[in-house]
Amino acid sequence: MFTRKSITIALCAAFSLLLLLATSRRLGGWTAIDDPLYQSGGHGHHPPPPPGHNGPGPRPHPSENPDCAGYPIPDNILVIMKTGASESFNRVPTQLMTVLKCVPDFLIFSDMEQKIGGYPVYDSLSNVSAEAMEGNSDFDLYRRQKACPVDVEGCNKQGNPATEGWNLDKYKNVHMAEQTYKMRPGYDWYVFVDADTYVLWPNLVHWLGKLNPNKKHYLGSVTLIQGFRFGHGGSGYIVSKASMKALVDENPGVGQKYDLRAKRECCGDYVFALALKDNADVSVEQMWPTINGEKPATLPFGPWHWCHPIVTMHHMNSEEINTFWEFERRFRREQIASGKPRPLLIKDIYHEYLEPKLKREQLDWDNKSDDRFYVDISAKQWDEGTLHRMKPANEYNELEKVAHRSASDCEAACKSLPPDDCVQYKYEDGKCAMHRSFILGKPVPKKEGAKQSISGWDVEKIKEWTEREKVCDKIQWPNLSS
Ligand SMILES: *[C@@H]1O[C@H](CO)[C@@H](O)[C@H](O)[C@H]1NC(C)=O
Ligand SMILES: CC(=O)N[C@H]1CO[C@H](CO)[C@@H](O)[C@@H]1O
Repeated sequence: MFTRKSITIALCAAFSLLLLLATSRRLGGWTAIDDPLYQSGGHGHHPPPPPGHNGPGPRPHPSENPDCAGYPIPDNILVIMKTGASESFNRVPTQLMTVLKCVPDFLIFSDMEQKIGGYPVYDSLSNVSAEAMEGNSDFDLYRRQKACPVDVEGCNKQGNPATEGWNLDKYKNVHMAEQTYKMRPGYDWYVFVDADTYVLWPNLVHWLGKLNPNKKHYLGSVTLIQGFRFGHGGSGYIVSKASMKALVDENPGVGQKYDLRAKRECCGDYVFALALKDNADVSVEQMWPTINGEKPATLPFGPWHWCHPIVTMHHMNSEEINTFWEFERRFRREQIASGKPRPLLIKDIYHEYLEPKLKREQLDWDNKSDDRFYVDISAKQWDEGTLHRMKPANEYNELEKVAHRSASDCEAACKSLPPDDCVQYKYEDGKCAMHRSFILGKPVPKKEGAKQSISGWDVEKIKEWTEREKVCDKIQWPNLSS
């Protein structure tokens, strides 16, 4: 028999549990609701979660995941990630363990249907026309993967997956857009990225919340092919609801329409832009440097890359993605604790990545200096690229005249110039290179004697400039007619 007392205790316990659950849900959603910087877009019609799923795979919803504490959780943005079966197991698991963990809904497309850790990976090429595939060697990899009796990496030893993967890739983008809109028609924003793209989710959500998805938008980092402007795929491009509708809804079978065109062209991101232009009359809008193709080690810091929020980076391997994710979450926690959260700016990446490592000279290091070169023209045959980026000799100061002699001459010449001309240098094999922005760079193979690469930063100039530009009075979002 239950006593009156035990019933009361049980009721109290049940009530506390309910209260606890309600509070924890609310805590998870806190920033999306209360943080003025991070209000989600909320443009009316929201898609229901896919039936039988709590998001796209076997995981807690971001609102219930402590790893995503302080992250905005909007329900109007979909991330679409493109990969290929020859690389998917090297890239996707890390994305799932980090960035995608806090993205409420996403789709992963590849060139083969798979499951990775229980998450579906769709075949973007399943609807390519037979006409385009037949007798087309671009699809050799596709066919080999399908017929592979063991793991894809094992089968790819018989081919050249890097080149073959590239040739196959260009057929994907328009089909992905078509399939995506059919699977998930209700979103305001469709964010197309590669599996080595890092998405800065809190920044992205904040930014898109300010824009109008009912306008035809196609936001990217502009690249040119034969004078035609398109959004670089690895940097990621963002397509509004209105553009997706005009492209897919109003053009049944749009994917197949571009299969033969893709065969003639180099790249899928370019073909996608052609399709958007032809069918929806939408052209890319330049969002660089906020949509960015560099990464922390290659970002050129300086006046053009400083108070700018950044929403994507590219060419990030698994370790780089994981390391940045830790930084991004720490930054976000600190911002929330400060009571006045602001977006992560490019300067914050400088302070985290480059500032602690700045030094006068770094051996066997490549700092990407290539704005201006100093060489002894008579010493040997220099390539056009080098000769093209030299000052006329009559503009040299005394130190510039001898900059090509050694790493320390190169350094001294750099120091003698204003920051607009040089804040870092690199010396290698009789060539002094100077640069106007500061970059972390990377190690290069060790070489002996003259061929050794030596890079250096003009630490004083950089410190003086960064100290002066310590506070960003104005956050420089891209200009957008919205
Ligand atoms: C596949 O292509 C056909 C022909 O263009 C089209 O009618 C159909 O809607 C496409 N299917 C999907 C799932 O996109
Ligand atoms: C990291 C990197 O790519 N560094 C550059 C440094 O400068 C040389 C020019 O001498 C470039 O060729 C490198 O690419």
